[in-house]
Amino acid sequence: MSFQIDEIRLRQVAMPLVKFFETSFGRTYSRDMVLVEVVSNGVSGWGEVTAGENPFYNEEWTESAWQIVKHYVGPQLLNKPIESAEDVAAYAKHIRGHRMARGGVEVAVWDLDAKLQGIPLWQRIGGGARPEIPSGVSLGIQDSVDDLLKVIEKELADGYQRIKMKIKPGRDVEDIREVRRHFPGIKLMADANSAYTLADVDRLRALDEFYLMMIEQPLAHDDIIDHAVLQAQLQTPICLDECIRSAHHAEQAIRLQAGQIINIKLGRVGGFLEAKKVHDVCQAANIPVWCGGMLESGIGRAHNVALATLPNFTLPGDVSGSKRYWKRELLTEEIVATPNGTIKTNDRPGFGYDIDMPFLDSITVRQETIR
Ligand code: OSB
Ligand code: MG
Repeated sequence: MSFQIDEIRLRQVAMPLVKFFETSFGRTYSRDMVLVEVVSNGVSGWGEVTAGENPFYNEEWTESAWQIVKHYVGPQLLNKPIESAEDVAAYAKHIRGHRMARGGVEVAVWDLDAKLQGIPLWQRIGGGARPEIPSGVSLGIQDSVDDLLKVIEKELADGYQRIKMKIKPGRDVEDIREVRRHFPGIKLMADANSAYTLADVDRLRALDEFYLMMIEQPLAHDDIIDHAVLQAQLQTPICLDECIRSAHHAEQAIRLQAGQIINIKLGRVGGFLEAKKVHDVCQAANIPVWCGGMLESGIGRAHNVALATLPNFTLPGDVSGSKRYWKRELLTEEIVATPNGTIKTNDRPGFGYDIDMPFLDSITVRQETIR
C-alpha cells in the first residue's frame, strides 16, 4: 500500500525534568525536544528527535535538528511515493551525520505506516519477541554517595531490574565501591559518557573487582580502536554507545573486539531501519543489545519500547516509566513500569498511546508546517 507525506508538522516543546540529570558532560534540567508529525491523508505518524539541548552527547542539538528537518529531510520526503517505511531512510541518506534529526522523521513514518495498516508499531518493525520489555534505570551523578544509595533503594523498591550509574573521574571507584557494599547482589553497570582515555587504564581496571555487568563508553565518543585496546586489559565487558552510529560501525567494533555489548539508540543510528540492522549484526555475532534512552517524552519512549521487542534485546535497558522524568506526560496516559521491572506493549495501532493534544499545545514553544 503506497502512501505519501502531504505535510510535516514540526514542534519544539519544553518539558522540565522532575530532577536534573547529570552526566560526565553536564547537567540537564529541562528538555527542549523537537517532535515530528508526518501527515498522510489526514492520518498522523509521530516521531521524536532525541538530540539534546546542547551538542555535548554528540554533535546534534535542538536547533540543528530543527534546521536539518526543515531544510533537508522534510523537502526530500514530501509528496514522494512511499511503498514502505523501509524506504524513508534512503531519502535522507545523502545528508552527512545528523542521524537524530533524520531519525526523528524516519520513526514518525514507521508509526504512520503501522497506523495505515492498523497494526502496532512493534509488529510493523518485526518485533514482538516479548510482550513486555525488561526495564532498568539510568541514574545521573548525585550530589553525594548517600543520595545515590537512597535513589538506588527507591528504584529497586519500584522493581527495576538493573541499575546504571553515571561515572566520571573522581566519582567512580569509591562511589561504586560503596554501592557494591550496600547492594552486593544487584545487576549494576556504569556509564562514563567518554570521560576517560587510555591513560586511565589503571583506574578502569580497578573497577573489575566490582563485577559490573558492563562499563558503557569509557573512551572517546568517536573511538572504536582504543576501546579494543582497553577491552583486552579489562575483565569488565565494555558496552558501546556513542561510537556506534551505524551497522557498519557495529561490524567494525565487533571485528576489533572493542566491546561485548551494544546499547542501541534509535536516534543515534538514524531510526528503525538502521537500528534493526545494528540489531541483526549483533545478533549474528552473539553480541547482546539493550535499548538506551535520551530522556525522551512518551513518544520517543513508546518507540523505544517497540524497538526493545526485537529478539536480541535480551538485557534490561534504560527505558523506564514516564513518572521518573515528568510531572506530566504528553500522552493521555503515562508509560508505566510493572512491579517486576518491565514495560508492557499493547495492541493499539502505531506507537500505542494517544497524545494529550491540549497539553502538548500548552508546552509547544515553536511550530512550523512544511508542505
Ligand atoms: O549515555 O545513555 C546515555 C541521557 C542523555 C544522554 C546520554 C545518555 C543518557 C542516559 C539516560 O543514560 C537514559 C534515560 O533515562 O533516558
Ligand atoms: Mg550511554
